Amino acid sequence: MNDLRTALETKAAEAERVVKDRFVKGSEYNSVLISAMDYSLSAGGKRIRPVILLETCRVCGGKDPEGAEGFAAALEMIHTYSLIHDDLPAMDDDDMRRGRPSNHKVYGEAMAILAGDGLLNMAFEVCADTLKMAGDPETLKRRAAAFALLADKAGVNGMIGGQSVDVDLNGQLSDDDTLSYVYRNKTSALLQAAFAAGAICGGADDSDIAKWEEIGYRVGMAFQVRDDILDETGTEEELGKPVHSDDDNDKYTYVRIHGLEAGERYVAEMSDAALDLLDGIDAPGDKTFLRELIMYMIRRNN
Ligand code: GRG
Repeated sequence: MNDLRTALETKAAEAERVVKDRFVKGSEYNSVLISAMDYSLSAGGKRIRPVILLETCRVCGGKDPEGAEGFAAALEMIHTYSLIHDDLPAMDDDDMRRGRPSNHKVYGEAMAILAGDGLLNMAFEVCADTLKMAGDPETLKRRAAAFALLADKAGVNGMIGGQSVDVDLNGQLSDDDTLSYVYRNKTSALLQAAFAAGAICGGADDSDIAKWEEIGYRVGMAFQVRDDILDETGTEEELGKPVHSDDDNDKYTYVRIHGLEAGERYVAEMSDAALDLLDGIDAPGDKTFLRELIMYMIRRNN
């Protein structure tokens, strides 16, 4: 576990550099916006998604590490925008995030909306630059595929779609299929993007890319139900954000519908299936770190 922690810290620091290097500069006029964007981006998230993307690229053969860096930076920007918007009073109305006051608590709602918009757009600027810098047609083709995947998973048939159904439910009890649509898109979609875009940049073939995407789906579902469990059992100190927010927002989560024990069983089943798939992939690189990272994400207490 200590080894994993050290390895994760090293890889998170690498991801941090990759994001920082690609942060687009502003001017003296939009400095408040830039500072609001930087406030959330630099707030010390776990950087799980970019770490997964870079590592999956390595495991799959590391064909295009620069491409992977561009998409890793973009993915963390998209994830951070989604957290800023998710915390807004019109959505989950959370005052704390990543152990600090939420973006709108510091910069006000209007600027927090713009900071989220700015990060989403910046992610696509970074992706476009990554495509422009492809040196040969094969790399360009791979980068275009990774870009399309990232845009799809962040979009109306991905994270935004999942969030829209969550908002639309507005505290109504949903059936299991609807809840699984929400979880698959709101939470799994960006993790699918992390594994699959990493595999594309690494040079994996189509059938393996589909397997990596499936791993992302399973890890995401387990990760979300672990989040539901932590909302019931964790402390604000551990999580860096308020607990019992699902109760307070009248949200029906898997755990609120089926109970903690069923939640634990679901997490175990989904994560075992993800690890079986991982073990079955014949990739050139060492998968030990990814395996341990998946186990850490599922067992996490923050
Ligand atoms: C606003 C379009 C839009 C989408 C919001 C991110 C999201 C969708 C909702 C957040 C709800 C939530 C808490 C989901 C649980 C899984 C999750 C995304 C947790 C946060 O990710 P971590 O733990 O966060 O990787 P850090 O801060 O470490 O990056």
